[in-house]
Amino acid sequence: MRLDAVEVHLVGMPLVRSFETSFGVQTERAVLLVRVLTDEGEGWGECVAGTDPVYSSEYVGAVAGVIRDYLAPTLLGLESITAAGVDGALRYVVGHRMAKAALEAAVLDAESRAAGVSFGAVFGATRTSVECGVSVGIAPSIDALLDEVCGYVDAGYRRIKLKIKPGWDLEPVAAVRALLGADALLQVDANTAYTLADVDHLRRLDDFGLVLIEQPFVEEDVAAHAVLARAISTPVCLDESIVSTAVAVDAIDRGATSIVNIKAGRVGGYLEAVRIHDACVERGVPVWCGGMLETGIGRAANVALAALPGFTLPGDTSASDRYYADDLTEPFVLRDGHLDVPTTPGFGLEVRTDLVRAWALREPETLVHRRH
Ligand code: OSB
Ligand code: MG
Repeated sequence: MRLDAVEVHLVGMPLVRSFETSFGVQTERAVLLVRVLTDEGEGWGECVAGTDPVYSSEYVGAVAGVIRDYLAPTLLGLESITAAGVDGALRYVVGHRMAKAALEAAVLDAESRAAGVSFGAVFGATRTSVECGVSVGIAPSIDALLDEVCGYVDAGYRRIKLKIKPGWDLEPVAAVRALLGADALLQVDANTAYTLADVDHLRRLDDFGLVLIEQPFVEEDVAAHAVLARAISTPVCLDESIVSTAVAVDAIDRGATSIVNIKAGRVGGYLEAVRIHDACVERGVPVWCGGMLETGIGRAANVALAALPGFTLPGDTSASDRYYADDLTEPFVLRDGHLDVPTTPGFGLEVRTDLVRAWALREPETLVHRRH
């Protein structure tokens, strides 16, 4: 396949409700989309980077820059490309995994559409639908939190994840556990808000029968998570720390994570995400699919990934209406707590280009090969 052009779009998506984590409050998502034009057709990829560098060092401004200055020119300079070759071609650029993942996803979409195969088939999906959980932000009060959680339970979500931070942990977790009953799947995500000085405090979460605690400490400190994992009975699950298969294997070997959250954007693409899945399955470590407030474009790919056999826990693969009143694709709708895995070629849905245009935050940028 020959790459002829790379388009970078930036779209502003209003959220149906604000989303608060230990990093701050978000009311809109600025979504960077990549569209590749090839001699075999087009493909779309969504970048999970946020507006600000608070979840990771990447953010949409940096992604747009590195794609324009390095990643797109490199791929446009190749005689021919394959999705499997994108990672190697871009390896000389350190980091910028979310930017690379978006490009790889777009190339993979074009390639699999041309070949007539779905992402599910490419990844090795073994299920036709996936069980869904929902990530619940920090709320203004316990009552507001319980109201929101009730809505999700009524909608059919099979697992609740609560965002926590110092000052918003034991009390909301106790209240939601009391609401849901002992058997419901409940887990927490700290997004790096604690330190090793909080071990005794975090041990008090052991009373609530949580599925896991996600990323309590700073991403570089895998060793601190190993200390915590030995000190508490709640399973520790890494998110931010896991940036590659090598890091995942190392964290598992060191006892820092007994469950792994897989996000394709964080690890440099869906193909690396599948490799992490395989490595975890080999080691008997359960995985689940994380989310980054994706539109239907990224959500479709996540749902295909979550259909692999090692994804034994419900993921943050919620329905489109969890975040968006109008999605950039046909919406994902929860059916009996599940989302269906798309079966049509590529990521499997059509992009609503009218909305991409109508909600554009700036003019799309088109990058083409320039001969020197
Ligand atoms: O830590 O999983 C996280 C959203 C943005 C950045 C980080 C995280 C999240 C979520 C939302 O928890 C998951 C979703 O897309 O529903
Ligand atoms: Mg997380």
